[in-house]
Amino acid sequence: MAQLITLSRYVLQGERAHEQATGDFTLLLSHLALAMKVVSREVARAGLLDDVLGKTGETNVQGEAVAKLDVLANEMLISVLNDLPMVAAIASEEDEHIRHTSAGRLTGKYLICFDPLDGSSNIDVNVTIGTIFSIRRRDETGCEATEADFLRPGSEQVAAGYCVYGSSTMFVLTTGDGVVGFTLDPQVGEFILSHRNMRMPDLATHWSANAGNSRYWFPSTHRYMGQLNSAEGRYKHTSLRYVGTLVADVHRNLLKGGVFFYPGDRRSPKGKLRILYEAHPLAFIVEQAGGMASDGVRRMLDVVPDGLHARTPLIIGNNQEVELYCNLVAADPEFVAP
Ligand code: AHM
Ligand code: MG
Repeated sequence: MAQLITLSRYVLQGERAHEQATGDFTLLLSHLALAMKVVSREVARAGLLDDVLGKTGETNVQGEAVAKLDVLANEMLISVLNDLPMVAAIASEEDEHIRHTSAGRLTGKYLICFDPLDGSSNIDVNVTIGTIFSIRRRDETGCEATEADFLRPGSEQVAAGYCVYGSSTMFVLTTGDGVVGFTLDPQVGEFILSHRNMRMPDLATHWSANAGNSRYWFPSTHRYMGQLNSAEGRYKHTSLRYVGTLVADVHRNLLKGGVFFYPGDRRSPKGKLRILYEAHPLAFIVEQAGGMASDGVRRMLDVVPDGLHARTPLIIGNNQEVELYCNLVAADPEFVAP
């Protein structure tokens, strides 16, 4: 019979390999996973319950209409993290400012960023959505964390992960030593190790972008799409897949090979996606799986956000395709750097 390895057991084994293991990291990840199991359950019941689908009528700090499930996922994550003494503060895509936790505001060594529900526009139409998170260590304890503690390069993340609520619910994690995937067994209520060493296949079989924005693109992005669509060499069999949920598009490309790009354009040279909640964690994961992530000019993990909700262009996926985009941009006189 195949060995069943739960997420907690896997993380605990990894933690024990380090000398000063306290079990804190395992506890933190199990609580993040707990929140995602609850969100997964609510997503599966959406449509049956009045309080799950639809908008709240409010607008968030990003200026976007807030969906009820956004609120539920945000509250669930905050509630599980608030009681953990190893967590000092939280930054959520849904909240304007950081929150200090009750249990760990002074003692906590970890800072957590998350996008509680990525792909909000897909909630009400039963298309895959997800949760993305990032874990950093702060320099000192004994005082409250500040916003500045969060405004650091992505290369300082100690772990990052996401959960996709798709045909099954999957939890994907990196702690800087490769990427592993766990699939939720809904009957047992556990994430079980299902993908031991996730590596991006070398060939990009898909490209993913909102081509509806092409009217605003710089000439280099048009040239890029032209190359991805060309009938030659590496791109002979490449086709377009765009879910409109970043984490779902990146997840597919991680498994199948491909590139996702939400570039800067004439309307918005800084792009749409958020550095702390979306770009940094996914860049960490994709690099750990053998791929690359860039804003077109810089390695994404080197980018330092100038605000909690700072945005960035994001080109993420197979090395050759990310490099191709950066080369085209470098030769584009009309390109405006983010
Ligand atoms: P969200 O976090 O509010 O859902 O916004 C981010 C989403 C990404 O998941 C997705 O890649 C992108 O926005 C889709 O944007 P668009 O609808 O402009 O294609
Ligand atoms: Mg998002």
